[in-house]
Amino acid sequence: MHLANVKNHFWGGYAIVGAHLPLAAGLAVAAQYHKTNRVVLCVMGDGSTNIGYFHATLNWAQLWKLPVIFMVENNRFAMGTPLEVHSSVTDIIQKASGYRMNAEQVDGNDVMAVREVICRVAERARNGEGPSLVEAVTYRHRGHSMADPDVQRAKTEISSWKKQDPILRFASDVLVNKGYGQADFESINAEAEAAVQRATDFADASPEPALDTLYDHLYATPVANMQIGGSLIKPPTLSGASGNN
Ligand SMILES: Cc1ncc(C[n+]2csc(CCOP(=O)(O)OP(=O)(O)O)c2C)c(N)n1
Ligand SMILES: [Mg+2]
Repeated sequence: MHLANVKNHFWGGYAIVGAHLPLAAGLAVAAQYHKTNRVVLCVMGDGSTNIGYFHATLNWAQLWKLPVIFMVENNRFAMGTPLEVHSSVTDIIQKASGYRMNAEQVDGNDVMAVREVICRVAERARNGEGPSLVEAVTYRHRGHSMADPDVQRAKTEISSWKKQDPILRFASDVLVNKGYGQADFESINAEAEAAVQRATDFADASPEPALDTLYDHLYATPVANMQIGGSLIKPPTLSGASGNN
């Protein structure tokens, strides 16, 4: 979640629901101010659309016609809470109308349809026509995280949505039309599985990092004798009993 790649303009994820929206708008302000022709794609879940950051940012983005796309992955749940229980409107695009923002709803399980709408609204943003909200309607096949046992939902509902799996649909809709076959899918799958396995093996085989590297890479430029709350940042002691951390 917290990985970012400055060189490729990938700013990573954010643990606080919706708090990345103002950051995305800030990046869009920078793009507009420096005339870089960049468009910011800000992805969030349906749960994020209820929080204050969402509304403050949509208002600001529309007012300043910022080059930003707010893409809501509406998978119908915020953790275990169903959409109709957590949001007063279930067509999330309606929330854009309060800010007179361009909004489009798309089948989130259709890879090419999502691509088409994002390209279109990106072009709009580049032409100075302002931000858009794109609601990609989809479904979450699993619990929110590894810690979520996912016991509230009917198994039949999950299995019917699984038939709409965007990867499988993409494979049958697009790749088949391009002359690929079952053997190609299997070898692409096997390659992906092997890449994940290699990464897992590498992590398992790597030594534990030294304790004094705990605060490495917190900032792009390391800060000497960094202090937080008046106390010098030090790695915690192994015993954890010093009480200074
Ligand atoms: C401000 C804030 N409140 C609560 C949480 C706890 N939390 C983490 S994810 C989540 C649900 C977010 O819903 P959604 O964006 O739809 O994500 P999904 O569950 O579909 O992955 C909540 C409430 C949080 N991280 N930040
Ligand atoms: Mg969700």
